[in-house]
Amino acid sequence: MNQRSLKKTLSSLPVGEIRYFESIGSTNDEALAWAAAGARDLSFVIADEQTAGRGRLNRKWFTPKQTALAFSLILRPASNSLLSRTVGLAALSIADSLLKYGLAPSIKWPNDVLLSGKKVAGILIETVWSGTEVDSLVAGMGINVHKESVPPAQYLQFPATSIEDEMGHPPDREELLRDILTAFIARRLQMERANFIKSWEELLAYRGEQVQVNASDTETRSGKLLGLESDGSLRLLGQHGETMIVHFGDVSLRPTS
Ligand code: BT5
Repeated sequence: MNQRSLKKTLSSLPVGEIRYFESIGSTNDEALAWAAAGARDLSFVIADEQTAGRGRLNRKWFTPKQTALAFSLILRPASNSLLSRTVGLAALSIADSLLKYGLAPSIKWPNDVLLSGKKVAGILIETVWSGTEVDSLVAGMGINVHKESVPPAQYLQFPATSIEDEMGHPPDREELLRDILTAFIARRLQMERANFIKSWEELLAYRGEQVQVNASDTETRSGKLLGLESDGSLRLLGQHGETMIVHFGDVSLRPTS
């Protein structure tokens, strides 16, 4: 992967500017600074290695050299009301691309893509503020492509896998990137429609199953996973037949059955 080959592979797509790095701390950090400096819509930062890749709540995200995809897309204009739908947009774009390879992805709400029940990709959406207004969003995506991208089990709270592990061979990383961006651009045009939520809902992991949701600011909630609300919030059915809505945020979801 390099700046020239990326430009060539993506030449048919209406992306903004591209910043490629052999190695970087975090593509999200670079993209946040670039967005604040006025980068145009769909510009992105991509790296062959991250030395300080981040998950939510400053958890670590592993991107060993040339084994994965790690990139951060700048989206503008943006609004906070689209925040949870943007996570869905990123997850659906990754899932669309995996479906093309004949794989069967599911989306662990809110921000993980699974293959065979294991995490193959994670998403981190961050906001650039201009005073009290949202200036732009940065959508960071990390996808495990080669088997060497999967971190050792002791670093994980949830099992992980790679596309190579699931498919028997790794796809070309630049072609995978092109597929994901193509899906992203197409899906983005539909993200305010009801159908968008429906497509997202159809790919949800653990639908109809008992799950537990932990949020940093509230107590643990358990219930049957029913589906999504129109804003992308999660709907659960509680023990006593009550409906519970979990809003998008730093929450983690686990199957309990
Ligand atoms: C995420 O957070 O899953 C969001 C990951 C976003 C990474 C992208 S890469 C491009 C951009 N630049 C960045 O710096 N970040 C974004 P969260 O749900 O909080 O999950 C983090 C947890 O996933 C960690 O605590 C580990 O347990 C686990 N983990 C770390 N690296 C992993 C990997 N490569 N594959 C699977 N699981 C991993």
